[in-house]
Amino acid sequence: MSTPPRRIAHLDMDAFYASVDLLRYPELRGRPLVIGGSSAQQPVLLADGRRRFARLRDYVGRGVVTTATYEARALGVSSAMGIMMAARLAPEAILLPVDFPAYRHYSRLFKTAVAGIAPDCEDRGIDEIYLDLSRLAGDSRPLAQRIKDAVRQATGLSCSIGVAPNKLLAKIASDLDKPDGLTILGADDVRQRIWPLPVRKINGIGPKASERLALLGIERIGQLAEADAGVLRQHFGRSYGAWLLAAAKGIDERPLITAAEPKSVSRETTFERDLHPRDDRETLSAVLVGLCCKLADDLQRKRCRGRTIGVKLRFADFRVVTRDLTLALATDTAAEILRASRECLRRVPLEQRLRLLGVRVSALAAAATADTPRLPQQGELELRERDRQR
Ligand code: DCP
Ligand code: MG
Repeated sequence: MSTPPRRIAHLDMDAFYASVDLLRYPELRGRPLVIGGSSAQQPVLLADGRRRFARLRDYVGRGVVTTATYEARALGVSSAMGIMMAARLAPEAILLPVDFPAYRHYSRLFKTAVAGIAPDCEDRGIDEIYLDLSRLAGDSRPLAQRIKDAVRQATGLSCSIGVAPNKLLAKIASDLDKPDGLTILGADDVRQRIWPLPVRKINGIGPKASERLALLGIERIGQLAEADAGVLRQHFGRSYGAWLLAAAKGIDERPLITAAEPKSVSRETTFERDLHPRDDRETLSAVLVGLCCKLADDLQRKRCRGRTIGVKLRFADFRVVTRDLTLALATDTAAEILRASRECLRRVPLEQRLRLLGVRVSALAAAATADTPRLPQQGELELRERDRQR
């Protein structure tokens, strides 16, 4: 039997945190609502049974908006904005504290509902998933509608779905008609529907890259698709330059990562401003320690250990360098990951400012079996090292 054409869906919940909170406080429906306060913004139950909610205009502090309802977005409020800034735009909007246990609960509910229809799923975080619909029966639109209905029935919440030949296009598609959207994109639609969009709509082109592209006169995806490969390589490095061009053409072959067993875990941070290896040494060191602690925590939660530790650096000119080394024994401790990462970093010429720092642990095994020491293989002493430069 020939393999069916790829049909990948991206599902993203609408104004997720805010929508979950509206289930509990339906009286707030239709009003601008911002999520991001702390316990001080907890609603107060009045003697007559009504609730008194905090207003943005009364907020003082350094908190940021995690999300806002579409009514609040219409006033200019957006995720990651300081709450005091949001208060200038929407002083009358209601402010609620975050309630992570509730969001996690509804996240599980919607994912379980979706899995009942489309079990091939890549979990991308609290409110988004990719689905492989390729082997399911039925046309994409009714299938996606059934998934939306199942999500609503299980949670009372709406989501937006994009269906396309790959993850990159599906992710753009799910955002095209938010909220409560359902967008089907074929390879033939790229020119008409994707090329007019700003380059920022491509997942993987952040504010810095789009700023740089704008300096080259490239603002729309279509302009990027027609850009000169050599110029892109020169400005963004070989791998990122080639990726930019392929992405703009709607090409993306990445498979869904559906396996429950991870092959590697990684954490990375893009800095708000590019950091200098010497002048910002302390900041970088603190970031590295933070990444290693998070990784150790990830490994311990997944009950696995890894033998290969790698670092990834992206320089100001977008060049990416990775270094890794393989330990004699698998580890899941922050201290060992940190030691190995520092070892890797010593092998990178640090002459330029850094945009990004990442650490990866691979060659994972379940913690129970990872305990047994392996006999060193031929040519492998304490550390086997593989340097790669992309
Ligand atoms: N979130 C956050 N901080 C951010 C962005 C998002 O804490 N800077 C949280 C709150 C969101 C949730 O993650 O509800 C999901 O993020 P989305 O980007 O999908 O945003 P929403 O689901 O809120 O809105 P949309 O309807 O645009 O998907
Ligand atoms: Mg969302």
